[in-house]
Amino acid sequence: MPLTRRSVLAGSAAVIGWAASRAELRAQEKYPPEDPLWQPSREEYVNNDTDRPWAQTGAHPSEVGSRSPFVDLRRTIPMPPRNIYMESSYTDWRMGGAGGMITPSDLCFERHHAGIPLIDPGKYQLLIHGMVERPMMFTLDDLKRLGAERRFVFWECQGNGGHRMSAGEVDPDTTILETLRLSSACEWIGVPVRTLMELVNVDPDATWGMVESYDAAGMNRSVDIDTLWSRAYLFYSQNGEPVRPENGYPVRFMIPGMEGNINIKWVRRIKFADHYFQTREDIRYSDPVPDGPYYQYSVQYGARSHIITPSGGMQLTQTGPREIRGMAYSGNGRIAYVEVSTDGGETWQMARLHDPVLPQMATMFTLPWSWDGSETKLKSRAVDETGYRQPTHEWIAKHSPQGIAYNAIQTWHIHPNGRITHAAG
Ligand SMILES: Nc1nc2c(c(=O)[nH]1)N[C@H]1C(S)=C(S)[C@@H](COP(=O)(O)O)O[C@H]1N2
Ligand SMILES: [Mo]
Repeated sequence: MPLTRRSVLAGSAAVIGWAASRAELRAQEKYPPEDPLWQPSREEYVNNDTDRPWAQTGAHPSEVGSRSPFVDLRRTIPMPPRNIYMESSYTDWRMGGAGGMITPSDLCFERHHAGIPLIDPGKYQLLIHGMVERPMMFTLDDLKRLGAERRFVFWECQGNGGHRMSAGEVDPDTTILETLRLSSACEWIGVPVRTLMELVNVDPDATWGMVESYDAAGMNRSVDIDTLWSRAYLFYSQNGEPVRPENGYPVRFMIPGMEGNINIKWVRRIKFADHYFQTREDIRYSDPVPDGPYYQYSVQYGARSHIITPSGGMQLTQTGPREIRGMAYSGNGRIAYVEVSTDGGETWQMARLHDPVLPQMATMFTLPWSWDGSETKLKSRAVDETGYRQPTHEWIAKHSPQGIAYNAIQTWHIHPNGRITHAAG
């Protein structure tokens, strides 16, 4: 008998008996035909029989979507008592096992020094002034009319995890949440700062710009003129929608590859001068040099990589083949390669990098692996296109004991019972 679509459908319905008839579906709709304006409530329509999902019609389309009720993704909010002057929320890069390289906007980490301000885009103005020929004010519409650029950017607070892992202090309970919690990655669209510098005609003797915010923290940082000219942006779009309030609505300053703190949210002005502006943030985010002074303006990130699955806190329940998957990033540019060791650093294998491999952006790497049930350690190490190598934990403990911008090679200890903990070195 020739196989037609009709015979396949009829056959499968008869044999397996799971396809509900049209009449059956109709009956379940509870639709009173005498009332043309009748609307079923969402509950009435939602298919809630998970054993027979085909036997009922499902939910209606909605204006704003939601995640599956089986998926619970949320930011982690730490430490009561809460203090409005130093609050954060954390991104969990495991994302319920989905493991993407773009952070959903509602799950991007937050770091606020005076809460999230409410800014009316109609009242928003950005001032560019100081050592410039023509000081100028820009509205949001003005900025959107200028030539746009699009960047995928991983950004990270330099306080990320370092406090727990530097100085030889290694907590076996560390998970990827402690390691990467103050970091996220998104698509951003906006205007290069250079465009505004050209419009106001910055004085050739200007060496620094002070970038300041609209929030009650009046957050401000000095940025050197070369960085402002070559790699700084004013972004108004995040993952295809206006920047979220938490992340700087309506306009956020950002320098891909530089430490999180410099990415001034709710940006209000940039003032050009021929000197560095000492700001409050210098106290929190300077780097100590052992037996020496502090680096006051050390803002550039190196490379890092992290195995996300399997990782600390997880439990392997089966031996045999599985995939190691992780994220690598460099503030200097693109990731050149990532090596993974499944034997505690004895031997290393080249991981596969998944396209696109973009500068200053989270890059996905994978390596097939088969766990034989014995105790071992997993590690990953990244090298970027400038030749920068991710440092070891020992190197960091010696050279940057405060743990600012901690990016050491990370080790996951696999125990014979499948438990995974965080290990030193
Ligand atoms: N205006 C303003 N900008 C700010 C901050 C802030 O509190 N106010 N926090 C900074 C710090 S310390 C970090 S790590 C990043 C965090 O960016 P996010 O909240 O969008 O993740 O924003 C930086 N920009
Ligand atoms: Mo930060």
